[in-house]
Amino acid sequence: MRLKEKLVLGSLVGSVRDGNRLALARLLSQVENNTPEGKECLNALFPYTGKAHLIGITGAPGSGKSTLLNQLAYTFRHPPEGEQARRVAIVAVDPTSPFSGGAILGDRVRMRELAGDPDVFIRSMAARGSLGGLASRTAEVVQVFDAAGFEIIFIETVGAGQNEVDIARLAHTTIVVETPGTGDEIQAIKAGILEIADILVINKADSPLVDNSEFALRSMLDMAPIGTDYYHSMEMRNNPGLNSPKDWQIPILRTVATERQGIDALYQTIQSHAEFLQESQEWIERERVNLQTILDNLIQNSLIDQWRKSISNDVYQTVLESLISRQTSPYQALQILMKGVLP
Ligand SMILES: Nc1nc2c(ncn2[C@@H]2O[C@H](COP(=O)(O)OP(=O)(O)O)[C@@H](O)[C@H]2O)c(=O)[nH]1
Ligand SMILES: [Mg+2]
Repeated sequence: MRLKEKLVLGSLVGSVRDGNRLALARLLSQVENNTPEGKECLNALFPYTGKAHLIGITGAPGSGKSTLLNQLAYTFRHPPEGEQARRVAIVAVDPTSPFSGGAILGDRVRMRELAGDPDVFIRSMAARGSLGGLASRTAEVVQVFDAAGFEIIFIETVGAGQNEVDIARLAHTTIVVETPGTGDEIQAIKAGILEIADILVINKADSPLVDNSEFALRSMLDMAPIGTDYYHSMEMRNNPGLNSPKDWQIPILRTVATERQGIDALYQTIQSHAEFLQESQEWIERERVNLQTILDNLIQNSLIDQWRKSISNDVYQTVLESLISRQTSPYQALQILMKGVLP
C-alpha cells in the first residue's frame, strides 16, 4: 500500500475510534461491501475489540423485536439511578428486506427518544451474496462498533434458519422473542431456536392467550436438555471442570413493548446474564467459540476459493457429467477433483 493510502486509512480508523459518526458510517459501508479498505481498517481496529456486550435478539417477523430494542436501548441510555449509561449500537439484519445500508429501523417504530442521541447508532443490513457471507459481515460490523466504543451491541435477526442461528451465535446473550397464540412455540423447537435462548421473552403479553403461551414454553424448557446445546457441549466434554451453563435457569419474561411494560425487568435480566457469564468464565468460553467459528469459516471460504481457481471448468464439468451418468461415484468424483486431473 502506498503511503498516502496508509494515511487516509489511519485517519479513518482514528476518526472511528474518536466517535466520528460520519467516519463510522463510511467504514460500515466499506465493511459491508467487503472492500480492501474495509479489510485493512478491520485489521487495525481488531485489537480494540472484545469489550462490548453483544446481545442477539431473534424471533419471527412482527413479534416486536425492533419495538423492544427501541425501549431497551432507551433504558441503557437512561438507566436506573446509580447505574452508568452505556453507548448503544443496534445492527438489524433482515434478509427479507430489499433495502440496505440505511440507518433507520423503520418508520413504524418510535425512534424519537433515540434519534439525535450521539451515543446511539442504528444500522440495517440486508442480505447480499451468500447467507454465510451475511453472518460473517455481521460479525465484522459488530467488530467495528465494538472498537468504536459501543458498550452494548444489539443484533436483531429474524429467527428463521441456520443463518440466523449463526448470527445469534455471535452474541454473549441471546434473547428469543415469542408472541402468544401464533403457534410460535412449536416453530421455535423446529428451528432449534430455543436451544440458543438465554432469555425467553413473550412480547405482546397484552394478548389474552399469554398464559397458554407461557405454559407451552415452560413445559418445553422442562423437557429440553438445557446446557447440552451446540455452543457448549463439546467444550463441556473436553473441560469437565468448567461451570455448566445449567447454572443459568432460562427466564421467561412477559413484555408489552409498545407500552414499555416489562422492559425494566428485561434490562435487569440482561445485566444478570452478563454477570453470570463473567463469574462462570462462560463469557471467555463463548468468545473462544465465536472467534474460532469466525476463523474456521474464513479458512473454509478461502480454501474453496483457492480450489475453484485451481481447477479448470472443463475438468469439473467432465467429472460432474460422469457422476450424473453414474459412471463415477460422488466420492470418486471428489478424489479426481482434489487431484485436479482426469484419470
Ligand atoms: N399489541 C402489541 N403490539 C406490539 C407490541 N410490540 C410491538 N407491537 C407491534 O407489532 C408490530 C411489529 O413490531 P416490530 O417491532 O416492527 O416487530 P419486528 O418485526 O419483530 O421487529 C408493530 O406494529 C408494533 O407496534 C406489544 O407488546 N403489543
Ligand atoms: Mg424489526
